[in-house]
Amino acid sequence: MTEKCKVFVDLNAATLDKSDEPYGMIKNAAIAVVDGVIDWVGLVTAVPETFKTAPRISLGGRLVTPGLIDCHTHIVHGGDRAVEFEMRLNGASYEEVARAGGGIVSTVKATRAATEDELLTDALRRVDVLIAEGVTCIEVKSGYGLDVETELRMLRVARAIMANRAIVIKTSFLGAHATPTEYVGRDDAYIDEVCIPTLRAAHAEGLVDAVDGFCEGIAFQPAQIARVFDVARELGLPVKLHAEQLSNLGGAKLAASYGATSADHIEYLDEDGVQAMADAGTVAVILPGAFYTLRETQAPPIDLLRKHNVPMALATDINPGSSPLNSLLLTLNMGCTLFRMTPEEALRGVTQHAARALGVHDSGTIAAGMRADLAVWDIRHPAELAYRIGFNPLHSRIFGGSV
Ligand code: DI6
Ligand code: FE
Repeated sequence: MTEKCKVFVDLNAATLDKSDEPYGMIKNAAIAVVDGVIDWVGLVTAVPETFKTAPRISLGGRLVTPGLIDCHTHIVHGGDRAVEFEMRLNGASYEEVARAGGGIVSTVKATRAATEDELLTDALRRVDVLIAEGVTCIEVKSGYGLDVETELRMLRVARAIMANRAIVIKTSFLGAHATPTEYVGRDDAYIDEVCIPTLRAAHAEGLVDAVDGFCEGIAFQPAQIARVFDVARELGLPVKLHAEQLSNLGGAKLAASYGATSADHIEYLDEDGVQAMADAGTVAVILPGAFYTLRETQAPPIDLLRKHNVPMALATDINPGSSPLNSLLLTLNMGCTLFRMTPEEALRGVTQHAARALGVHDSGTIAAGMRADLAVWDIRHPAELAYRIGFNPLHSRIFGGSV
């Protein structure tokens, strides 16, 4: 037994692991940790002999879940879009704002003008709010640079978050987010001359964990996304896609054909697309923040996802335009209240299934071999996490086994 052994006791563990118990609950549990990794979890009366002399840390009878995972964010970006928020309140639709040169491209202008330090300082303020909610892993996309230099800067900032905070960051290249103004009307040229070369450069610098795209009428067509995904496949990178957010272009089906780890938004997904995701093991990432902000009326097909056993994740989609939502706990409540997900589905959506949406295999449940990234809550039942609105019951956060 190394000196870095410790056993957390006096706790109830919502493990979210495979189990007949709702939430994979183990009451009166203990969690043995060795060098920041969970070595054993079970009843405190059954702690293995090898841990008999390890230091014991009481969690005061509290409820413990895996650290929360926000698997879809645009948390690195310059500026804000409060004025467009006002425009929409005066009747302009999200697509009208986009076609009027607002939307994503207006954030591009602010991001291109921001330094790496400015982008990092702004991002850390948003990261700290998530950390305070028990989040231990965040996915961060590029996509507001849309030129080589700024896309690389965004991804370097995403990586720099890990040097400044106790958090795991997974990056996604989103060069296929929008066509920048200098390429307006020349989408294909942008894909060939900027997006794909930038992906190669970012990959060469070790900045890319996955490749994403925005498949939509106001963004890129499936054939254009496929060209980016072909390069991702050549580079050995997993893919994911913003799909069927405002219409059905068959984006989720395209993503599933590339074995995508996730298809995200999917309000307009049909059963054909759900079946393709089920066959490919693609996770459905549900983003109530954009649905709510855009006052969308078409809810994602939760019943079809359940029918075909497609795992559902939930995420904030933190971005300055369609989802300025900086709370993963509120996202849980929105997933239940707006889309009728159950509190257990919602909690699995920000732990077990969120990890799967990122292709992460060492987080998301409390089980042997998983990182000892845990959230300790002052709640009596896990459903309280989705039930309350604007209330944060986090008692403490354990990252890599350290409180
Ligand atoms: N879909 C969205 O809702 C966001 N990006 C995307 O692909 C919008 C991002 C923004 O409005 O800045
Ligand atoms: Fe998004």
